[in-house]
Amino acid sequence: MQFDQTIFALSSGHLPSGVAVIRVSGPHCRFVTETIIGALPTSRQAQYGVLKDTSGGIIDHGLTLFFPAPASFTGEDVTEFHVHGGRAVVAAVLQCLSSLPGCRHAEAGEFSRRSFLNGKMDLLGVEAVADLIAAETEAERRLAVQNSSGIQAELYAAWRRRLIHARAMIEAEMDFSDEGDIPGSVSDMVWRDIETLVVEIYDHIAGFRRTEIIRDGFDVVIVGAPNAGKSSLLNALLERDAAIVADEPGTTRDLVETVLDIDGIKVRLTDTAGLRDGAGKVESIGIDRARRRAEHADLVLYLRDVADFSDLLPYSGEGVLRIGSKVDLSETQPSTIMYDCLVSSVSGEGLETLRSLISSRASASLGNRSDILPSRLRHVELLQQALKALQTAASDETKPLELRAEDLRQASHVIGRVSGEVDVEDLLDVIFSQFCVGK
Ligand SMILES: Nc1nc2c(ncn2[C@@H]2O[C@H](COP(=O)(O)OP(=O)(O)OP(=O)(O)O)[C@@H](O)[C@H]2O)c(=O)[nH]1
Ligand SMILES: [Mg+2]
Repeated sequence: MQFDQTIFALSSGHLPSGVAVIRVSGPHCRFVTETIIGALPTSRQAQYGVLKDTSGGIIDHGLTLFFPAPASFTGEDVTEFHVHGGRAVVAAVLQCLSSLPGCRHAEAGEFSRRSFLNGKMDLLGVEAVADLIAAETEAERRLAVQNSSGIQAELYAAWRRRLIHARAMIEAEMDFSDEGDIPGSVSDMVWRDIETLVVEIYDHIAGFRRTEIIRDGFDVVIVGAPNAGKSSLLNALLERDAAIVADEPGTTRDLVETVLDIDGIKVRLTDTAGLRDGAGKVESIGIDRARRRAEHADLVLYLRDVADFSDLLPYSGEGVLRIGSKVDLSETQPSTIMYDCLVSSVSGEGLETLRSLISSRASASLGNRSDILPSRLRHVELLQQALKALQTAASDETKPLELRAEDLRQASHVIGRVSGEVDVEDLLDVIFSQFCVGK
């Protein structure tokens, strides 16, 4: 696709930095490069030299790389200027570029958009690269890099091939039936495969919960009686003072939400108000919030002072770890039957064990790392449409074959929209506006 305008942006990170990379893409790239460094460098070879503005003033010394179309990120002529990452240096380069004819600053995601429109990458590919840039934990990076390798696109392409095959079989059957010769077994085979496909798509969509955990974090909530040492435990796990600690019961009233990285997985750790009856108005609101938060948590850490024998453990079950706190104060060894783990936020005892218990629960919630997962809600929504069409087609045997074949066509069409193979013009603004500038 030919674009009239040449776009540019700072493609590297926050300034100041050692080096800043300014990327230029479009039909005026050669002219821009010649204007700024005097001549076009050898393709794909870094050339060191002086960068000048339009009136001949020196901006900086740096590297220039030229990638002729179509072998570039966008599929257009692309130039990269690697300059010193000072704010004024970058501002001067951008100022110079914007004064050149046909050049303007790029919008969010515009380089990726051109790359997609020029067939360099499919939509899943550009989204995976954006996810790779946004990845903060090892788990996020792994998911993004796996999807950027094209396996997610390949899965959907394989589903579409199966649907095309199924439609071909059904159409053949319709032709046969005109001649009064109906090979029923062929049709049965097709519908059996559609039923299998329904299960596969359903399972794949269910995997989105795992993507959410990878991206938003494994949700861990600390609950327990006032003074059990919840805030102290949160601070000890975080290795900083995020929550106020005091010997007064009822210190924490609101939720204190924090994020930490345990073995490459994002964990959202929340401290809550101590649970007790007869609390005042504000504290009671906090206790309600604590209960509600714990109900929706992936894991509850139920904390109790090992010297406290007053209450039963109100929280139990799969999603709960029972933690005995303040073991440093205990003269006798507390019962290990009562607790999954014993800790002291003061001496640090048991914290590593607790960390690894959380880690193994979080890791188990992510399932098999090699499974292909949908990476965006957009994918899930389209796949749900496909699923619905397939379920209708497979379940209603009284429906005329033409209409059931049309359901299959519809399903194949929406699956094609996920990777951008068909009819996605309407999706592009939303998708690329979520990207950063310079990407
Ligand atoms: N010796 C000892 N003291 C602890 C330990 N953990 C907490 N404490 C003390 O116990 C008291 C209460 O600790 P917090 O962490 O504020 O307890 P909490 O459960 O958050 O209490 P609320 O916010 O009131 O519900 C403070 O005086 C802490 O210093 C521990 O492991 N060992
Ligand atoms: Mg507290």
